Amino acid sequence: MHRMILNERPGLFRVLCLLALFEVACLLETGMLFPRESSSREVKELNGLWNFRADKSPDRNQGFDRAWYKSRLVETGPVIDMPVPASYNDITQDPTLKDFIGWVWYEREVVVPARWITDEGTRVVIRVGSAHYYSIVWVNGVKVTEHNGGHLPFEAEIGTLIRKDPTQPCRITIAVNNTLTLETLPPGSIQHMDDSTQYPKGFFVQNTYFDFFNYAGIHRAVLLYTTPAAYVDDITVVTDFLDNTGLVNYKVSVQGATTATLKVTLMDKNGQCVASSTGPFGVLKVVDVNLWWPYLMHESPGYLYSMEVHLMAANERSTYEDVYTLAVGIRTVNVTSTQFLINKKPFYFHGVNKHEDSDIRGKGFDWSLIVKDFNLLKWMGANSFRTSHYPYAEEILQMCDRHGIVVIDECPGVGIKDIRSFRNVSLNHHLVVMDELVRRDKNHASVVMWSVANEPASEMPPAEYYFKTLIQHTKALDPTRAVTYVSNSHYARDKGAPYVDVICVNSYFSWYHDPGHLEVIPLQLNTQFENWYGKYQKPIIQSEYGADAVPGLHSDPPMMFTEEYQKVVLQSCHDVFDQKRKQYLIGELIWNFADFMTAQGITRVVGNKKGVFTRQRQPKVAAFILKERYWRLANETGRLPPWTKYPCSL
Ligand code: GCB
Repeated sequence: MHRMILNERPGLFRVLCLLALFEVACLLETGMLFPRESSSREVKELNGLWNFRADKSPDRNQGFDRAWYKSRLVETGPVIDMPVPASYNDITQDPTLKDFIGWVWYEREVVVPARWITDEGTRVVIRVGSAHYYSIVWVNGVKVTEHNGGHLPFEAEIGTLIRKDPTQPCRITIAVNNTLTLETLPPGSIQHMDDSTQYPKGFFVQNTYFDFFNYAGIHRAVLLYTTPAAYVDDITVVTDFLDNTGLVNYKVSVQGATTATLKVTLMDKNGQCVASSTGPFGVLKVVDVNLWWPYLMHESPGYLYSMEVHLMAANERSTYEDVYTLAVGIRTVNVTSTQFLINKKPFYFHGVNKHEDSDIRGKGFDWSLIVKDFNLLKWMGANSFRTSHYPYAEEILQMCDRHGIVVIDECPGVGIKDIRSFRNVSLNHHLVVMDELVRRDKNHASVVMWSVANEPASEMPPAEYYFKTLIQHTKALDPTRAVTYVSNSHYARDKGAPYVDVICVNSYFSWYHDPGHLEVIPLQLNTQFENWYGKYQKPIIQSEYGADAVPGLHSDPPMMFTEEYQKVVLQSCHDVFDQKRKQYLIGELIWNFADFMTAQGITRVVGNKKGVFTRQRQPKVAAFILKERYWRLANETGRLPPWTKYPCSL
């Protein structure tokens, strides 16, 4: 039985229906295309050193009381150098900055190319790839935007403002606050300790209900980019195929024009035009299509066409030309009661869970780290990952598109444990975050499934309405992909499971339960799968499993925290996975790809050590176990490209 509807209808009709649905549900008014240079667009990155000042006043409000955004930050008090992008927490030796809670201020002066200022037909946009958690942006002392939430981009048009006084340098001030509340995603709470016999005056802590360090600051690129005053604001593509013909259904939205003509051209890898169309929506037909295939499922995975959207437009003032190019992978996704299908062929997720996390940078974007991680993923034969527990940088998804790494795209709905976080204000914010996530990532071929949350208290009574609403909203936003959330609740009491397409379950047998008893794994894991499948008859992904291993710690017989124990946990789980993948198990994602930083606590020795690689990306014994297994699975289920015959040489 196909759960995702419309599968059997003829392709063209199907994609038209799907695209129509996409448009109805989203509440956001503008697009959020990745800023790309083209003949009509320029991009100026503002990465590098910014001035920085943490507001350490008791109520953290001095910056607002004294309007730090109105003058140069250095005139308000002492500033330090801060790299962007990076988390600020691990950059200095100051322990109060590492664990700082409240507002921090960033500032930088930018030289704006003269033409951007003189040419009134140019829009100048400031874009922040992500800043954690709440941000306010000023340009020359004037507030231009604010954004609620880390992990997703936001932007504002500033051309009009900087044209007011072209002699002034463009001073950008960004204040960022990492305070989490019961209504933020992820949620958190501030606890003040008032007992003066136990705590110093003003002592407070931030409680979080998730297992990673709440790194903060400007985590992704800040940039200025231009578009013409009439411009391509958003593009949505939905793909399908019939026999050998690929179908790319597109919709383009335009802003700033009273009249516009559009030309859309699809080019193959060699730059040859394979289809074209005119108008704001339509279907491009690609004869002898090269489908987008996952890594290790095909000899040339990650095939991308390039869709050039060319706009000629006019408004009262002038005529404009805009060009935007989007990478398009043609593929389909379907779910049955026992299988996950990509291009109508069964796909088995053999992959990892990751974090955006590394030494010094924290959650700051870093190309060297990203390329290294992709090399490791491909080395170990991983074909997929989940963006636990928040949306990753767009550049990472672009890499996934190009390399054929399949993605479960998770929103920051992690740690929804307190019953007060199920109220309407939280739900409404969660819906907006899903809108922002889908708007940003809808055109990535690598993204096949949305995950709306990780391990919420999904057995609590309000969880039913909350997750039903959230999942249905996400399905309406994007009917072309699967929707899930990741559960660790009791299978029979899980309120959201009836609504998901795929059941994702996390479990840590012989670790959090029956610690040290490796012998319970086969029985308990088998029972887990039978229970979930028996009740819901939906395909299952083991979305987390694993054990901490302190690198270099050994013991035989295996003891907890040694590399041997981690290895045996994995192997015992794999035996059960091998039985269940013949039935309804459609994937296994190790927790975790690499060790990562957490808050300090008695169960964490300088972070979570469940990585199969260390935080510095060196393999533990477990990495070799997975590598052997994943290549074997790829050999059984996929078609290995000739150049990957000898994985060791990768
Ligand atoms: C989980 C969580 C993950 C933790 C992991 C652990 O279930 O989803 O965020 O880090 O367990 O190691 O405890």
